[in-house]
Amino acid sequence: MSRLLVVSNRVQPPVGEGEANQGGLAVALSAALRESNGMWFGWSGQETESFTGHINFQRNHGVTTATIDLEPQDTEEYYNGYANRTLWPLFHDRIDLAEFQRGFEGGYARVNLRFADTLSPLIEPDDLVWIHDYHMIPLGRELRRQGIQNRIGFFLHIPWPPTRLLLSLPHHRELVESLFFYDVVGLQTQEWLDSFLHYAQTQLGAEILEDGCLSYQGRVLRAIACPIGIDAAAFQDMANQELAIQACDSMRRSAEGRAMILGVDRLDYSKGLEERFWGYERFLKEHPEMQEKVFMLQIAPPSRGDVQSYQEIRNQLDTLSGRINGELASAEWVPIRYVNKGYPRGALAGMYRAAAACLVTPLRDGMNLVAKEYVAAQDPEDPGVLILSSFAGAAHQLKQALLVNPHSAEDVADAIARALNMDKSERIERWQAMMDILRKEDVNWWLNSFVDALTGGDEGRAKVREKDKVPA
Ligand code: ADQ
Repeated sequence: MSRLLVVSNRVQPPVGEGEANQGGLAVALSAALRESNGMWFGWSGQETESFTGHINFQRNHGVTTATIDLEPQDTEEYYNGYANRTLWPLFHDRIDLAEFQRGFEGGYARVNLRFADTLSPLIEPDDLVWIHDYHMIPLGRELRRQGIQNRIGFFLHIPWPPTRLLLSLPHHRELVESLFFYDVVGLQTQEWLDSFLHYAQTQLGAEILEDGCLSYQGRVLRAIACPIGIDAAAFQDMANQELAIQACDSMRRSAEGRAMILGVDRLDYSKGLEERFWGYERFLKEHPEMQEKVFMLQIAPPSRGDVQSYQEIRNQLDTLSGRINGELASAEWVPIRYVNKGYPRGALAGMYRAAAACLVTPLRDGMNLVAKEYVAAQDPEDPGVLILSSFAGAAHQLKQALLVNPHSAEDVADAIARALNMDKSERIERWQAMMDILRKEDVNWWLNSFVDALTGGDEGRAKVREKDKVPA
């Protein structure tokens, strides 16, 4: 097996025994890196006064990580700026929040060049290079400019926007063209892939070849839909272990016989939390007999707190949950328990299991792993019901969830009522069908599918390899 070199904005080195607190992605990538004696490269999350290019190598549990520090201006323009104030909102259909500033764009280009400068001397001839996410779109092109001829793949974890939206990004063409320096580009769903192909064909005039690859200016790219999975078996096991059992028992005790409706999300405007609260409030008002018989637990650890739109959504949710609680609560009952902190994964598994229903209602989401984790954590003999936004990538796989339009409070309210009334046989049938998919298309399946596409070179691509060389 060729050595795997993973590159992402942040690096997650494996932690101790059992890696219990790590997400499936970090565990799966760590396993693949360990097996191929590979390396994970990225930003340390630390700042340095002036960029030195110094690489900090560490080895943890058989995995080598290599990290660099960035300057405060880099963090501001590249990370808080172009990544999280320009690309993230735009790619999540929030053009109203997208900020277009030359400084951000410059910072993004500079940091990608810094990554390329420090990474390229580490790349050996047979390495497979796998670059992740919207922070790093132009990195492949920068590496080619430095003469790297290895196979390089890119995976986008977030949605690909419709062409009409992408056209509002200054220099959109240059950004998309840079994807053609990869051998493989992976997107989470066929829908995002179709949007990408639409842009490539209508805006760039790229051609689709007989084998499905895209050809543009002498370069050939395989674009694939490759949905990320979770380690379903491991998550299911975790839900039966001590930490999870304790968390589940303690949740049930505190519920005092009431049905719990759960939400677990990073605090982000794309996750549809406000709309979810509106939908739940509507449910309570339409079904007054259910008041005091249910409650919602919304867990939402803050993220990207340096960005103003994140401060605003946090304030809005504080106000809205306070308003709903103030209006509907009684001395014995609070309709929404709103918690701004994270939990260890084992405890989360227990909370998922204690919930009669889980509301996963993003307005737009590349995939959404919470939906998958909720299903995997359920008791097979008495599973809860997943209520899932049809605008999450996960809806393409989890078709037996109650699919809702997250913008419609009525739709959300109806789904809550249906979930709480669903008989056990229907719950089991829906859960089983979803669990089958989660086990079949798990995180290792995802990883192997991508790496297979990246290694499965054909002669056609080999021929254009020479043309990958770009003048500096
Ligand atoms: P995210 O937007 O971060 O990821 P998601 O897929 O839901 O979203 O993953 C969140 C992860 O964080 C889950 O594993 C969840 O368990 C964990 N988490 C959330 N809240 C938590 C809490 N309070 N305590 C502990 N853990 C918590 C991006 C894309 C997604 C895509 C993923 C992976 O936006 O669409 O699914 O990458 O590709």
